[in-house]
Amino acid sequence: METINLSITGMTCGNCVKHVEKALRGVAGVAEVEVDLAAGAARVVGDFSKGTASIIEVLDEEGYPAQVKK
Ligand SMILES: [Cu+2]
Repeated sequence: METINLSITGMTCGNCVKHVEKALRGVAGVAEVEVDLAAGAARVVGDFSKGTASIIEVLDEEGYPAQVKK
């Protein structure tokens, strides 16, 4: 298991948080999701041996462009 931190744009309310959480939980390998609305960030725990592109892609599709924080 690995932890990545995402910086997410476009979240404005609790519903956005729910959308983001749901989208992230639907990605294969994701085990745990914690979204911080005020910070525009999320912490994701899971198996990312296949990379994080699918996570970024799924958030993009939902309308919340994200980046993995270095
Ligand atoms: Cu919202």
